[in-house]
Amino acid sequence: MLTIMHLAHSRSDRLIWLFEELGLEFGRDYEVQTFERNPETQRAPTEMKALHPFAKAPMLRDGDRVLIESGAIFEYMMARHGDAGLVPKSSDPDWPDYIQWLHFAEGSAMLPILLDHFQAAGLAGPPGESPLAAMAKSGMEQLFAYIESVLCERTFLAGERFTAADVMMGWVVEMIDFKGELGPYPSMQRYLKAIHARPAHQRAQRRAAQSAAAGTG
Ligand SMILES: N[C@@H](CCC(=O)N[C@@H](CS)C(=O)NCC(=O)O)C(=O)O
Repeated sequence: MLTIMHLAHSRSDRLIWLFEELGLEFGRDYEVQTFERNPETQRAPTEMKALHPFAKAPMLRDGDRVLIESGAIFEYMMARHGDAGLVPKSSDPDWPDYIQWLHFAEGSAMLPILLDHFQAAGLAGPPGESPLAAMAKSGMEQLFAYIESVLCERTFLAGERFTAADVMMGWVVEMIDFKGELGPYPSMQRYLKAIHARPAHQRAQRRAAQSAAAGTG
């Protein structure tokens, strides 16, 4: 049994989504263990440190191994447990874009979004007024324009078929939507609708909600 260590409304949502896209069955193949954030700091609770010193979501337990880092967990899962056709072969013309977007999600896309989150929370002085706020804003504009320019030309980020890179990046687009920033970007809006229509995404949302309600999976 695989265990996803989950924080509500976090990057571990997309690991549950990946598992559902891979056809793994909740309760039979995997469970979800939900942790509560520290209500004051919003950080992961100390119990997570007992599982891994880095203590961030997602974590995956597979036998006696506990892994961290979304992209690495994605690659691990699909190499060890099968990719259900979500990974183009390295000879496929879509593969270079696939591998780029798989890593772009955490390597580049999240930085301006997080900078903006922290400046908006007042951690860099009055929101909207610090040099960090300006940096976050221009980084987000660059990011949103880039994603939009690619999605104007193709259905999914690595081509015409949905891949695991769309699970990594789909969650990023959900974050952009959560921030209320999708208005000027019709192709990202279309992409978000396509993602939300996926049965595996809908199942994953139910699993995450059930596990949070139960305190654990
Ligand atoms: N790049 C890492 C980021 C992990 C991360 O920062 N997770 C957040 C949840 S979205 C977290 O655990 N925050 C709580 C904390 O930092 O204490 C990944 O994708 O796995």
